[in-house]
Amino acid sequence: MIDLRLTRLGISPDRLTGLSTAEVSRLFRIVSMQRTGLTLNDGEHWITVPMAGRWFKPGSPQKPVVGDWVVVNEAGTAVATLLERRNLLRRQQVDGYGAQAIAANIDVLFIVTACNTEFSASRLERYLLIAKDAGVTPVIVLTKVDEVESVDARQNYVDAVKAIAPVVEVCAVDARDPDAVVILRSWCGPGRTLVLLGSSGVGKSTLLNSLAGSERQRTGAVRAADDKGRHTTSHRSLHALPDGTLVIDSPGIRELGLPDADLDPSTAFDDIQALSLGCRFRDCGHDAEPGCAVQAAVQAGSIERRRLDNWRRMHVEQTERREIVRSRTDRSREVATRSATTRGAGKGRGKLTGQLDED
Ligand SMILES: Nc1nc2c(ncn2[C@@H]2O[C@H](COP(=O)(O)OP(=O)(O)OP(=O)(O)O)[C@@H](O)[C@H]2O)c(=O)[nH]1
Ligand SMILES: [Mg+2]
Ligand SMILES: [Zn+2]
Repeated sequence: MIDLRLTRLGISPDRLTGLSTAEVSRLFRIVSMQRTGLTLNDGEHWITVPMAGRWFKPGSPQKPVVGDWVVVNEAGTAVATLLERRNLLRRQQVDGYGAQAIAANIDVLFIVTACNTEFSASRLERYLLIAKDAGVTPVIVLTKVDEVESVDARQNYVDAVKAIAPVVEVCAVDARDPDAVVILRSWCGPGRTLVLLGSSGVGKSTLLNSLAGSERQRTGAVRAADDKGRHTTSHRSLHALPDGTLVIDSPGIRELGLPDADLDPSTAFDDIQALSLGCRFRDCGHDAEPGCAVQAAVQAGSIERRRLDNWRRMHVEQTERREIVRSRTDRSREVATRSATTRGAGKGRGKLTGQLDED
């Protein structure tokens, strides 16, 4: 049965509407992405297609990514159609200003961080913003609790998370221990897709292995001096667990830039957003403005100064980025107008820029 086979990979029947029987027979989920190509699975067969063609041209707005559902061509050699996504986790391109897709069609994002020097509340605030952008439920998983000596010190990590995200679930585990990771099972279930994101060495692959009950991914020791990982996992991959859960493991993230210049950092800072309604100026930067309710809350100790500083850093980052994006858009418009005017004099209807070929 086609549907049963695809259900194993998390498809829901409503996703199949509009597809012909022939297309459903060529429907696959992207389970891994490497330089050599995309690995696709339909619940029974695995095929590899090259990362080539219109989907993968630079600047393509819809590059298929792990977690996506795709229909391949009749020869099974390329992606023909990309199914509409339920959601898309994104971040800023590592060497650009656009967005880079991380994973698609996700139920829960496990933000993994370790109870050691890797832990950073400001970094977690960024991850929470990424989850907000995608509309995906975040869960914060604190690993390596076994390495924290006192109960109080363990609680401090949990409290630090609660201070920035009071309504987000937080779990503290020894990721190596299958009995400990059972608390993560409440987010698991047949057809549910989870993503593990976090810095290198925090234990993402270890968590996957413990949840799977077998070694699916290689893990690697961290540097003793600074708890940093060695980027053991090199590409994203989706794994089906015995209980039917689908888990996406990813390489360690070095820098997490916000995916979209228009994404407002305040959306992940409910407390700052609520307080800012009481600021004298509507566009208050919560810096040295008179009548700033957020600064007053910092003075009173109800908001951490670090948190406000992090909000401001992201706010400035986003403002600068919008300016860069705007000036680039203006420049490319100028070029397009100039080239259209030149061509318009000759053969009538011409293409504005080479970029339009990609649409
Ligand atoms: N003591 C302890 N060690 C852990 C825990 N989780 C992971 N480790 C160890 O930390 C090291 C790194 O774990 P990995 O699972 O490879 O980390 P990762 O997040 O997948 O790292 P990258 O693939 O580099 O992004 C390994 O030596 C694990 O055994 C934990 O909860 N407690
Ligand atoms: Mg790994
Ligand atoms: Zn203010």
